[in-house]
Amino acid sequence: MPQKPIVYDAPTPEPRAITVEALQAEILEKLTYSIGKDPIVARRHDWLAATIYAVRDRIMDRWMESSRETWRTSNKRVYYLSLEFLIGRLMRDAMSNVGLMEPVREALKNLKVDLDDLLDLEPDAALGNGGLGRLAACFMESMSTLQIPAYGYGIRYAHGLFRQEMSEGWQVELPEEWLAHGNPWEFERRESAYEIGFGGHVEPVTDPDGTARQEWRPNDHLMAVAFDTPIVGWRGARVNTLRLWSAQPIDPILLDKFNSGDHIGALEESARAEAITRVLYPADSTAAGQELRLRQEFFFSSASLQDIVRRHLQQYGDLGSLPEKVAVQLNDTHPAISIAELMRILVDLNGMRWADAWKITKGVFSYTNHTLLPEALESWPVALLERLLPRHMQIIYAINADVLTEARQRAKFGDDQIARVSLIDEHGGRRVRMGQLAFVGSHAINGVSALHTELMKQTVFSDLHKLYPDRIQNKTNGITPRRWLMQCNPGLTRLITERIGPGFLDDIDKLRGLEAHADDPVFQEQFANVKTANKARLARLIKDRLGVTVSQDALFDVQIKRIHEYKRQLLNIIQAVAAYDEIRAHPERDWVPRVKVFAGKAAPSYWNAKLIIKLINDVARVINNDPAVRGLLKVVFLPNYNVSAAEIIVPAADLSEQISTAGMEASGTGNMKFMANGAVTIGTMDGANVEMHKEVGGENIVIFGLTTEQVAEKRAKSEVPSGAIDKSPRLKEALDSISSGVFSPDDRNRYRDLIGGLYDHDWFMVARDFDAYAAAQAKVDKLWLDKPRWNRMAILNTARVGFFSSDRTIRQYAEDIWEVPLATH
Ligand code: GPQ
Repeated sequence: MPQKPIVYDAPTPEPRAITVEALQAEILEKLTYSIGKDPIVARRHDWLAATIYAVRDRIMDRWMESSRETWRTSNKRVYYLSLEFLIGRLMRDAMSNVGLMEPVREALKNLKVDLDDLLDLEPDAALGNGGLGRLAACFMESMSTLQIPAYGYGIRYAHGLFRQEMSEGWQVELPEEWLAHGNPWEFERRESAYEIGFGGHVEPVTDPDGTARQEWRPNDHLMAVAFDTPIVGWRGARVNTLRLWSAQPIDPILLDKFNSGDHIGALEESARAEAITRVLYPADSTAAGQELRLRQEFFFSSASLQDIVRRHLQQYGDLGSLPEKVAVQLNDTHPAISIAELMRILVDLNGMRWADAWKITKGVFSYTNHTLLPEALESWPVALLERLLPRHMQIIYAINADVLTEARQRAKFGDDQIARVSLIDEHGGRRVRMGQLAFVGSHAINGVSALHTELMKQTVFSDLHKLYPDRIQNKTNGITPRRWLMQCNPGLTRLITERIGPGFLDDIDKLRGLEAHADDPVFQEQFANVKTANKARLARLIKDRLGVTVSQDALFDVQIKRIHEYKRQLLNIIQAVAAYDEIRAHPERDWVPRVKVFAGKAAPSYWNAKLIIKLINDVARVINNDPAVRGLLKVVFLPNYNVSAAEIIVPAADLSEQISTAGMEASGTGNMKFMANGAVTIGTMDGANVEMHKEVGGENIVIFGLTTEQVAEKRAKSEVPSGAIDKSPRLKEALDSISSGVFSPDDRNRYRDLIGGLYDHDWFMVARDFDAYAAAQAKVDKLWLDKPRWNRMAILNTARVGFFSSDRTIRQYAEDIWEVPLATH
């Protein structure tokens, strides 16, 4: 029987008045009674924790009311399952969304504490690698803003993405320690703990009533314990929960071992359990492939599903209504094992008929694909799955049998097509394809930009798309304008408010109102002044971190993202070398002073990516110290790129580099952040750039390079790439200087193979796009020199960014995939 919570309609207390005096008292109270520190001796971390506790208190009532409301109304809940949540810092986000920024600043000032100091001190929660994890974080904020009852489910990694340091220009990875000072945002929920099993065997059993079923008897057990973080929507519209699971042993210590003198062995089980949630895998768009990763995936999938089913049964008492009341979004295939786990829960644990369970499962799940890169498509050896999750492997075989029968009988698929849609890849050792599993177990599958979705239909999922033609949909990514405009760029937010009023804060499409001011010289100047102030701040940071002086009047040309060959940081740095050669050859020309800013992490095992970082640093050292350049070109690599760094760099960019090989970047979301902050994009027709081009207009973006079709054609023809190099003396000169060791006198052969690859295969079309890129950069210089023209472009980028708000994206998921009602205002 459903057990409703006893009091689910408790009256919400009247919101406390926001006054500086009250907040000051609350912060002091927290410092004294929760932290236990006298203000006289309190350190900055104590003040930070006290302030977070005070802010947290101010959102607690809304949090509880949000959850109570869902119980009361029986509204459908959305569950976002993601192995990554790249949330960054939370304090400014929370304060700004509930209007506490300025009063807290004043309150702290009265206590002789500087709010900005505290904001800087908060650790950056890097529980993700890049775009996929940051998207999950933006979605959480938008779901709260749009008042959708939603939970994020993921892993509470003890160590997030590694800290990047530089040692003579090489990346060095150090452990990240976001929990070192505790985490005042989280609530440990020891009562929400679930047992997770691994290994063992499956046994056929017969129930007393005569029904036969399979029972999994794992031989390895541990606990998943919930840690909850509140996620506040804009104007506190709703507060949702991010629930992260931490692995703990069932027995913290094996006492018999300890007593027999084996003091280390006594802790072995504990160490083995905790290993599961110890570290985030640092691989971006590459399948990690190790057993521990599969354990992580099952661990959080199983805990989340147990939690979802428990909550549903508590409220509704019956699992038949799951698809009406529950939508589970799989963020890539990392949680795809959830499909088999829900089938096991329904069939094995609740005695449901297979066909009914399968219908429910498809009704509940939907899956987002984030890449077409073959190396990122997850597959697990059958033997590994059989050992770790024997019952799930049986279920996967049974699902596969149904799908293949349907393909053969209804769709009349032949052997080749059958092999392509099969959940089991038979090439080499047998493996389970998680993309196929996620696809067949979901009612909707989406790509993350229009182009990417089209390519999904034509490539990885072409046969499954033929079998199930109604399932693939597009949901172009978005970013939250709260963090990526209002919070990170208060100067611009103020200026826009002065011009067109505050309406855009609640309705981002109102930024269109700026179009009418795009040619106003006064507004242009104000807009440019905000940019210059942001650049001055970045220039100070560059000076502090790297000792390099850059002028705030130079064009700030920025490429910040994970280092990946397809993202083509190499193309950018080769162009910098070519520009360096030109400046020295033609000192008399009217050069536009530029600062090329790079930042980003490389996966620790990705050699070429690490070498590209080293190359950027080598080139930077030579160019920045060459008097012949006269400061016209500077190259900087800012170490340890993360969300907090992006919040400073993005508002200071004039030019946004989005130059991936066409067809390879599923969407990109950095591109949207720059657009919001009035940077002009130089980019290829790839990912969401295509839609940016459409929204902002061809005259306000600089597009260059081969198209997806042209790239595919050249690859198919195995065209000799060296032709492009022979035809371009500037490219040749730049490549020669790099590969002959001009930038690496200490190791002249360092870049020989990297550059050799461009002659050999040039898979990423660096050589073949070079001339078009260099010409596009020359066009950028010309546009920059025409100040009114440039300012107009910049303003129109901000004015037309509305489509790229994650509120729009989430509305589309809600309407087309989750079928949850949206609150109307
Ligand atoms: N993305 Cl598969 C990641 O950040 N990590 C991954 O493991 C995979 C994809 C990115 C993708 O490269 C970008 O183009 C997208 O904008 C982003 O996901 C969000 O969809």
